[in-house]
Amino acid sequence: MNPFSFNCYFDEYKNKGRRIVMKLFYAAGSSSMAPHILLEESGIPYVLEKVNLDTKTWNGGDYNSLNPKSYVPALATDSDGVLTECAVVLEYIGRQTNKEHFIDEYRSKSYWKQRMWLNYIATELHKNFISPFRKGNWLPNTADSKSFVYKRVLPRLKFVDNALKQQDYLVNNEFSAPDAYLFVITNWIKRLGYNFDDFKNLQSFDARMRERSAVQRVLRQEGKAHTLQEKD
Ligand SMILES: N[C@@H](CCC(=O)N[C@@H](CS)C(=O)NCC(=O)O)C(=O)O
Repeated sequence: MNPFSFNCYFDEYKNKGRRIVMKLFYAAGSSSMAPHILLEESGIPYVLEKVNLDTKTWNGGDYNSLNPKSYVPALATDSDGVLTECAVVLEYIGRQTNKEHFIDEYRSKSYWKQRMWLNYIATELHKNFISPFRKGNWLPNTADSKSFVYKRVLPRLKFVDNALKQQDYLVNNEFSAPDAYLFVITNWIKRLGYNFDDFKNLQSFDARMRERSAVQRVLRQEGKAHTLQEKD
């Protein structure tokens, strides 16, 4: 399917009088949970489309022909085609809202703070974190791999934990796009059974995020996380 032929999908909804401009391709519990949370927080109408990462399929057929990068998230938009890369997708959603703190005015101090966090979480945490657990990934799924990954992410988690010492959220003490992304990571720490004890601030951040009604809706909607291990 041509990834840029999405207008027809949106027209379907437009004809029913609803203005749907975005469709999020997701897998439960994966990084796509971040844009899902931001969409729920923003109140913008959107459609969710589940992707089976094992078979690389979705309701419309072959997922790879929609997103040749073969991963989630992907955000199909009615005016800007199919967007990928979690940090970019988050910025895009943030910019569609009227809520300034989601992604603040370009050139403002908080814009650059948010950009730095999004990039940090994407490159230092997200991609260092997932390696051994997902079948088909390049590290063998062993206890050694698991501890190497933990060693790699530990100083990075400490850095974030320290940043949360004086504030509830990453930027200006207000919820914004990077918090949705960070929650994916704290959720993984729990899911993968890593030691959370040394990260008191991250722990409270995780609990605070779970109190947000948008996060509760997302966890309910997504349900059981997609499989991580061969035996699952
Ligand atoms: N560079 C991408 C990486 C996205 C990514 O790694 N997504 C994972 C889920 S968290 C995925 O879909 N992996 C493909 C698979 O497991 O088959 C981004 O920042 O969005």
